[in-house]
Amino acid sequence: SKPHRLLTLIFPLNPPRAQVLLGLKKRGFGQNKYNGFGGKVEPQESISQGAIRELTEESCLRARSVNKRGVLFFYFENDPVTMEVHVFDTVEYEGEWEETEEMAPKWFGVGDMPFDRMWKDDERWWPMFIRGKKFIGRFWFLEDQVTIVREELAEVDSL
Ligand code: 6U4
Ligand code: NA
Ligand code: NA
Repeated sequence: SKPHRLLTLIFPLNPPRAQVLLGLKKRGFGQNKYNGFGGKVEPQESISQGAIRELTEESCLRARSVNKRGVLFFYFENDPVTMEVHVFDTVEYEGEWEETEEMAPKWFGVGDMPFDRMWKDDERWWPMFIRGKKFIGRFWFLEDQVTIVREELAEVDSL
C-alpha cells in the first residue's frame, strides 16, 4: 500500500465566528503560506488530541474543545505519499496567541481570507467551512504544489 500521512489542521474562531486565526508558516511544508495550525498525528494520541497539541505548539492557544469539520486528501504528482488532513475548528480556547518558531499568527475576517497566500484548495472548501457544513475533499496537485488538476468535494452530514 502507498504511504499515508495523517495530519491535523485547526482553525480558532472568535466567539461569533466572524474571525479566524491563521498562522504564516515560517518553515517546512507550506512555508510562507497562511494556514490553520496543525501537523502530524503522533502514534500515542487521538487525531483531536493531535490537533489540540499542535495548536498549542504553534500558537500557544489551549483548546478546551474542538469540532470535527472535514477530511481532506491531497495527492501530489510524482509523490507516492497521500496526505489525510483532518480539519477542526475551536471556539473554546484559553491563553493569548503568540508567535512561535513555526507560525506567525494573525486574525482575518472569515469573509476576507488571504487566499492568494494560502493552499489552493482552501478557497474551494472555505465556503462550506464558514457555513458550518462538514465536508470531504480530494485534491490532486501538480508537482508545483499550486495547480489542482482534479478535485472531488462534497458536504457530508457526519464524519
Ligand atoms: P514538523 O516536522 O513537526 O515541523 P508537523 O508540524 O508535524 O511538522 P507540518 O507542519 O508539516 O507537520 O504539517 C503540515 C500542515 O499543513 C498540516 O497542518 C496540514 C497542512 N496542509 C498540508 N497540505 C495542505 C493543503 N493542501 N491545504 C491546507 N493545509 C494543508 O489547507
Ligand atoms: Na505543523
Ligand atoms: Na509536529
